[in-house]
Amino acid sequence: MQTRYRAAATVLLLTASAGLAASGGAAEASGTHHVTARAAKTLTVTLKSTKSGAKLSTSTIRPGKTLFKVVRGNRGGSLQLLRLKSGYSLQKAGSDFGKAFSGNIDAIKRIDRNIVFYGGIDVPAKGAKPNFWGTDVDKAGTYYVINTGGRSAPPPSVLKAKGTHQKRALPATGGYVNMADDSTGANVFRTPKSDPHRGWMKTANHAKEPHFVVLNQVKRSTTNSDVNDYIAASAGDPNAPPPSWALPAGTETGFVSPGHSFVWKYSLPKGKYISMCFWPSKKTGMPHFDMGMYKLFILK
Ligand SMILES: [Cu+2]
Repeated sequence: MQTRYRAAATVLLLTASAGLAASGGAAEASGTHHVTARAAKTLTVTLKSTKSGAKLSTSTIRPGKTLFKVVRGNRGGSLQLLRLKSGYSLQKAGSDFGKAFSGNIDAIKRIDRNIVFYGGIDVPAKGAKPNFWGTDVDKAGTYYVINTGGRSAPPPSVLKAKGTHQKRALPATGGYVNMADDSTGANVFRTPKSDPHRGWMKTANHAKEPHFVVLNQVKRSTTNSDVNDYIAASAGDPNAPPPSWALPAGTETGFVSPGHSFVWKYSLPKGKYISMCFWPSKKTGMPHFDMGMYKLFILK
């Protein structure tokens, strides 16, 4: 699918602003969930994606590691968990998202400062099994689940975290795709030479800006030079055709802020892959990919 290349990635990100701006209809799930004092080993919250927003199996949890099970209602897209710092609003976020993905550096910086992203995952295709991601809902407070896919984004849903942080576990991971700053301060992906082609991936953001993972299979022959040539030819062009070395398989995650990590379940064909990030740089306003944030590696 070519949807993972820059044009679609830009569209996806632009539409996130619609979801954030539509806060007037914030559908807070009714009723409260009684959380017992006894430590739970795991906690799974089911998110059903619908046209009127994500329906949560519970609206209140204790802070702690939480697995999100994403099932499809009548709406596809991609679900994302985030929290706003005090003094910032969904309305401001919506406005800033639109500007940020047009390269407005002040807006990018406001988002980086005021929104904490906790990862996310695509809504499964019709008839497909649920998708999963999990993260440490680290602080008490109000969290939002937004749908970042599609033109008319459903309103955000509210998840409240109340009480003290509870010790809970997430699934063990077999591989990782992390983000870091290299010695020159550039944003880079860190992966092993190869990761398993299915299972649970861990993504930890050790860099200084938000990032996300767009994973796409490529031809075995693809080299860094091929990717650099594509970037040189297509940077700044939202209508650029997908690269000739791209293959159909792939997946993508939600955004994760610096100092945060998440785990995500995936299943892909074995082969060579490229990991790319299209978050706008607070230094240049360009998508990180255009500044060289990609990595070729193997899923075996
Ligand atoms: Cu990035």
